[in-house]
Amino acid sequence: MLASEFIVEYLIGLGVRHVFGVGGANIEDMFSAVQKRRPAIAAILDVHEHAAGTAADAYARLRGLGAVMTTSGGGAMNLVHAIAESRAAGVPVLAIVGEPPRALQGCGAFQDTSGRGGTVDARAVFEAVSARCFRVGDVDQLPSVLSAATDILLGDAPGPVVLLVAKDIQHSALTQPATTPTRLPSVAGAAPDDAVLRKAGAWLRSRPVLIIAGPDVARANAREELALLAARVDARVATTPDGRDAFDNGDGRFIGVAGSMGHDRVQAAVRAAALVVAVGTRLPQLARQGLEAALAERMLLAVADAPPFVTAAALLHVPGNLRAALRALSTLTPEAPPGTRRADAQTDPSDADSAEMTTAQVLAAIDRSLPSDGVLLIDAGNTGASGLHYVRAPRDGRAIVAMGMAGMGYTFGAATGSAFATGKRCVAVAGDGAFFMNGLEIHTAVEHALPITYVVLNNRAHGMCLVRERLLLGEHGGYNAFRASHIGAGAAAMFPGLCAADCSTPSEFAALFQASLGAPGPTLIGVELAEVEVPPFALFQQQAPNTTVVPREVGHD
Ligand SMILES: Cc1ncc(C[n+]2csc(CCOP(=O)(O)OP(=O)(O)O)c2C)c(N)n1
Repeated sequence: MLASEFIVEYLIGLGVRHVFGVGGANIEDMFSAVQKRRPAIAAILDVHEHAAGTAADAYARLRGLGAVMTTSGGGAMNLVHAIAESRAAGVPVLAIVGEPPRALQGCGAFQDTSGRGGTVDARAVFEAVSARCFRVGDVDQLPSVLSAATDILLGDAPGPVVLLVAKDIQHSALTQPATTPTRLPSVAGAAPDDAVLRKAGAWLRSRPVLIIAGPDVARANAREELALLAARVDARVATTPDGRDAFDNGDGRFIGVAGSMGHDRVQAAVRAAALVVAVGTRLPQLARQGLEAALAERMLLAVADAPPFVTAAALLHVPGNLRAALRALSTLTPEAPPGTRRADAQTDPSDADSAEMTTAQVLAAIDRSLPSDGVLLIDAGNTGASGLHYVRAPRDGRAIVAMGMAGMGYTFGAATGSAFATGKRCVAVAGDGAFFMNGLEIHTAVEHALPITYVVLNNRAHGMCLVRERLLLGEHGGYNAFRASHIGAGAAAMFPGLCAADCSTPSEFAALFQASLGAPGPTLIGVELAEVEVPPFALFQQQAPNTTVVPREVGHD
């Protein structure tokens, strides 16, 4: 069996059904080996390695493991940002990156990133941004390298693993017998310690309890266990920005998103709580901003792989398998009296239809119609802050936001990965700046008629940077503002198969969005906003409490 074929059988054994990537001379053997094994697995050609890497990242967040293939040189370097996101967010992605044939490495080979003869060393680059990078030195090392990679990918502290495989190795036959695995991704983690659990059970008798749930809850498939615990301890529940799908956003216990982009009522709930329970999160900066002072005076029970970043009056950390820990904590807790919770208002965008289009109105329309089993993807910037604040996670679906690198344009590749992972409608909400960075990935959606609705909020600016420029720096240059563009019309002209249009009133948007949900393939809606709005971001609200928009005139001459 050829090395490339062995890698493909390995991926199939691990449950991977789609491999994302961009081709090239030093990775074509891998593409060919994948294509020969259709329909068990398929190669999906993306437009850019960043899109391929983020597609694999979202696929992994939804299915447990993702894979991406790129060539060496520019292809490898283009992948770096996506791998860094997976690393920072602990997402298991296997990246197979080609290298020139060994005999040519260091002798002026094409796209040489072998580190030999003064060339760029892809291993040094990827070591810095992945969980682990292996350079396969010989074809018969491959089985042990893949086995070590799998231990990391499916282990307790998952992250991306990069395999650098020279072209001549890819098409060499293994000389030793080797087997491929049948381990399917499951979120592992050691069983939690009994004594720690018992102590946590005692802490859970405190009242009132506030749970702040993070992204590891949905990824560990522990939503039911969290809901059970919340009911048992009669808790209010908030989520981190990247954990919106940890808990039913329509449940009466849910009070919103914690942190700088979140809801003020979470601050009040932390102050009122006798015990705060952080589940599946370490409470990074954006999730805890505004809550630190109150948290420092509370008991904090942290049910997560690693301890929290915050200080508390007393801290108890329960590491290990999240589902098992939550289940055990529920059984250690006496049942709460029948619930008296009413549904609080979770989203407060204005429903009113008016001629003037605001971000909140657009997001309210999305919130109203989002399919309950769909995938919601939110990009960076003002769009991200508003999307996280105003749109609820689909009840039975998922909401993904890439907070690892918080890189603009994540949602375009991620939408491709999500559509292949779930087959369900994905709604990607991004700014015009994010679209200009990575939006041509819609090409892949057109090619495969993927069920994706792209909503591009076009405020003709790097909106969040313009707000910072105006409110924090007090500048008047307006260098973050652009001239007008018509993204929907442009996309429609470029891709005959794409249903795309622009709109500038709430009712036009609602109609386009509704129609997109029933469309057989992708749809792009360009939302032409009149103003650059100040998003629901605590820093800006404190700086200029009554400012809702900032001047956006183009600053260059
Ligand atoms: C790859 C990357 N580069 C730069 C940034 C810094 N940044 C954060 S928000 C933003 C502007 C986003 O503009 P746009 O996508 O149009 O969204 P808006 O803020 O206008 O809603 C920038 C440049 C980033 N997050 N990611």
